[in-house]
Amino acid sequence: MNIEKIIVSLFAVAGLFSAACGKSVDATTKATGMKDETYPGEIMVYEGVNLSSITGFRENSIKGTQKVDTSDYRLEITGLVDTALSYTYGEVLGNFTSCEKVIRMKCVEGWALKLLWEGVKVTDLLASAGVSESAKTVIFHSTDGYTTSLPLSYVKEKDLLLAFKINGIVLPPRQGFPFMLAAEGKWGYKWARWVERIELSADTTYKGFWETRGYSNDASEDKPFFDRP
Ligand SMILES: Nc1nc2c(c(=O)[nH]1)N[C@H]1C(S)=C(S)[C@@H](COP(=O)(O)O)O[C@H]1N2
Ligand SMILES: [Mo]
Repeated sequence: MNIEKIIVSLFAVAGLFSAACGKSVDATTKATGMKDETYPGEIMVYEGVNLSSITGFRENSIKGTQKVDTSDYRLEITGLVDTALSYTYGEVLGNFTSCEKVIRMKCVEGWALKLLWEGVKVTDLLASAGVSESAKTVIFHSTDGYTTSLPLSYVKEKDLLLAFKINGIVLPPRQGFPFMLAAEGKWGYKWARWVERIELSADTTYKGFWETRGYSNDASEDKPFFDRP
């Protein structure tokens, strides 16, 4: 175990971070360290806390990096809602309050990254469409056909962010541009990248891509990621 991992674990255990919401972060004013050639301006220290570099992010997605063109991209909110909605990239950023939070992402492959996530609250997006009483599950659909889901209660309780920036820079395509779900507290496969549709469902047994292949549907990062029969 390297020192970074130890520090990451300590902060995760201490649960020291909570979201700060307001205007979009200006990366240039907050950057206190720049060390990466690939992602110039990446924030490496945030409020005295050392962050991982975006370069540590792996790419093992099911169909490789998705190239999303914002001119025809829409984020849809569908299913058990009062009004199905479709937002442009600009509308999501412009119509909703953004929040920032340091969150650790842990992959089943044994690596973890602690990054500064900035995004809009999923609950705000859902509220804009009006959630039906019968909705229990939030299903995230991505441009590569990948899906994953979380209980609506969890999305609310954790106030999960649909992120558009990491470490102060706009999500690179590899990391899920335009939007990646920051599924705090859950194993990496719940962190949907390239999200294009958020569906409300009553199906509490819904299983996404990796979940249908044996990975735990609960996916709490403090529990094993394989469901044992
Ligand atoms: N759209 C989409 N999102 C996805 C995936 C994917 O294949 N497609 N892979 C998931 C998995 S398994 C992990 S661990 C995280 C980070 O993926 P990475 O391991 O490829 O970096 O993204 C998640 N989000
Ligand atoms: Mo993963």
